[in-house]
Amino acid sequence: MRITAADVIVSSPDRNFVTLQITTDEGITGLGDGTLNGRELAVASYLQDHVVPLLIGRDAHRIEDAWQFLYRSAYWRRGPVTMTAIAAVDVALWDIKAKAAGMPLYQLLGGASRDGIMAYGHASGRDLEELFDSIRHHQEAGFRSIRVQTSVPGIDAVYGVPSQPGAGEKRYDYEPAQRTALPVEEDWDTAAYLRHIPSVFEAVRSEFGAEVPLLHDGHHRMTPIQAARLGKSLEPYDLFWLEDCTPAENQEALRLVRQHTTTPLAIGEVFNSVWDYQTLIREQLIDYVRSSVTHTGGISGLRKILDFAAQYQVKSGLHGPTDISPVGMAASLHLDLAIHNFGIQEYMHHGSLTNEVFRQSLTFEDGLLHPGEQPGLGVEIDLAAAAAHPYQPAYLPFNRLRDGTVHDW
Ligand code: KDG
Ligand code: MG
Repeated sequence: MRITAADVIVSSPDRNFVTLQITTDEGITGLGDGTLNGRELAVASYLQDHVVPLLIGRDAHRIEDAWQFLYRSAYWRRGPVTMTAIAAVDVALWDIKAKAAGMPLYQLLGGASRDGIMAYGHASGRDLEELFDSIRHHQEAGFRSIRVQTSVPGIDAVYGVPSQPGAGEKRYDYEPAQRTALPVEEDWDTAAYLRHIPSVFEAVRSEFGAEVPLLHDGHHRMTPIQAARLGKSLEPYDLFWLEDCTPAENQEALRLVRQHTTTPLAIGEVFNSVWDYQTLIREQLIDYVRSSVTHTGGISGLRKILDFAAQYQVKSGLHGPTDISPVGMAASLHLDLAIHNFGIQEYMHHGSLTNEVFRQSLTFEDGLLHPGEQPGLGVEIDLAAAAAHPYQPAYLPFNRLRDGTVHDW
């Protein structure tokens, strides 16, 4: 089965998405997600200008060969742009292979290892009243596990907390990428954050009880010793995980954090290859791999990481914000269902315009996700709907400290 066309589709229904559609001479098409939040056009160009010409005429069934060819023949290895572009090709080819086999993709990955995929949702609030309301809202929507993010006294805009909660299903929808000409500036004060967060978890535990799994995202802002202190101070509240407590590029930092706390640690949403995890997994410095299929070279790339992690009892906790498109989310769900070392899956509902562009077969029932039983990924794109929402420039925010210094966001 030969590849006859590969089209890069950039659309902005509720936010920007880059999608690769590969077509074969047997008329089967496959979709891959190439969305890199805030840098979408870099991946679109990488695909359009450098990868698409290499795909035409290739055997669509040779997925691992395509992966190795794109990884090694570029000479310049790794990096988010390259690995996201490779992911788009890899996932589109898996979609094609599974459609050709007449099976949902998870069957080709070894079949289901579980009945459904435990998902966590994002609760947030500017104060405890709003936060409790948001937690209840998520529980009513079926989430059994909840990420807790909250404002910090003295800081105006904090990661994970909408500054103006909206109405209806968007009530607690935090979407960091703003479709504006310049990045939005947020502010940060680590000392104020460290003083405030333990009291929030104490209040949440006493309101919602001991059993609900609670998660928290530190979003890369602490030094190792600050992160160690936070992990220690949160131990009484039994977190499912503390995520991205230090900037992710320094693997050694987690060694110090680990020596001081038993709070489980998750990291890796900005990683893109197994080499980013080498020390973390081998020395068991983390408990959960936070990568997405979309940013780690696709199913073939992420599976290499997860198989390595499995040998060290490190589990998956795949990245699933709205900047992973429905195509990328479906790929994650098929992988989640098949692997043995599944931990949890992040899940945010996509907006209604996104659901017009991408028709999804996933289900979310009683806290569990399932990718559905359609052959392939189970996602189809409506090209006319995608064209009706052209790309819009968008940036993630950035942080400044009180004295004006740029800080990790
Ligand atoms: O593109 C950046 C977002 O995906 C990121 O800020 C979301 O940290 C995030 C999370 O845990 O979902
Ligand atoms: Mg995160």
